[in-house]
Amino acid sequence: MYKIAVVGATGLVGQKMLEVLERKSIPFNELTLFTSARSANKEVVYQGRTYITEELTEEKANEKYDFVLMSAGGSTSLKFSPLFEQAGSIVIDNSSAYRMEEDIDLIVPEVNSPQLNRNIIANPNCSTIQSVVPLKPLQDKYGLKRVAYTTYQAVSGSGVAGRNDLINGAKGEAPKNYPHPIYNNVLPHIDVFLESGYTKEEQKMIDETKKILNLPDLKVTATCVRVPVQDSHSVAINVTLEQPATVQDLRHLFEQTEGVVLIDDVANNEYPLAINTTGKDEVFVGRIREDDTLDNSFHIWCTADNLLKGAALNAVQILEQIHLNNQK
Ligand code: 11C
Repeated sequence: MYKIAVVGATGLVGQKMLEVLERKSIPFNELTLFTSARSANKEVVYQGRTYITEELTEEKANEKYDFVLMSAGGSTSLKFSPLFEQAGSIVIDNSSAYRMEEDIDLIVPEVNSPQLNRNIIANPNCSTIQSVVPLKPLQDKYGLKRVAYTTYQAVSGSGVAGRNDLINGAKGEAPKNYPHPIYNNVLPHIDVFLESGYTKEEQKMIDETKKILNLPDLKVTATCVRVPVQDSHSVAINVTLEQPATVQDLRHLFEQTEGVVLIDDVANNEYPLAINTTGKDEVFVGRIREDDTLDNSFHIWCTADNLLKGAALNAVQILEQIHLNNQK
């Protein structure tokens, strides 16, 4: 039985973490729900028990937990994750604070496993997670040469503030979270712009893909776009393989890949859709077709629930991966 803490327990991802912990039957006998000062001292009923949320303090982070599921943003993680780690806890951090540090594992359980050189494990960016799940079997069977992503990302990627901009925008209100209206619009802008002209979200997809697949020299590029969709990110993946393959080969491979669902019957207008993906654990792929402008190249349309596989589910799967290893 584990002692578990969830940091950011009342946020969109924190709530999903609790939902997933329950349905994955992770055995725990102690659960602490940490929040910001604003959300502290509130009652949360979970699995028939009432918990009181607590503000996270340095003193409380010096206590040992078996697992700390951290979803409270980069600055909170930078402050508290090392304290939890020093106290002997394993931290699974949903922020981008530690992802690219050399001694930190960046994990998608379908793709790689933690080496645990450090007891902080990073959960990747949502759009990266869903993209590497179908890329991994392609890497293993055909090798990867180049990947170009174009994303269509839901507003829940920006938390409650993103959701509110879409809902209130439909009522004619000005945006508070995004620099432009997201209602009835498409924003080629997620996170801050870097000197290169890319956004931080695009750079995360580039860097994290290479790290997770352990392919530092893979050519990766990305354009990340926010769309007026509440939940589930869609990604158009353009991939160049090292070895030749056919569309049928790719379909067959995805049909056999755990965690991937193939929906690819265009004659009947069937392909992955964000609205059908929300609430599901798997990554959905379809519209697979050759890109005949380049050798061995394909287009793949890919959707997934950004709060589940893109965040909470992946984090709890990492915990489950360590739990199952502990039992061996
Ligand atoms: C978005 N992908 O949709 C972002 C949210 O690095 O974990 C997640 C940011 C991150 O806005």
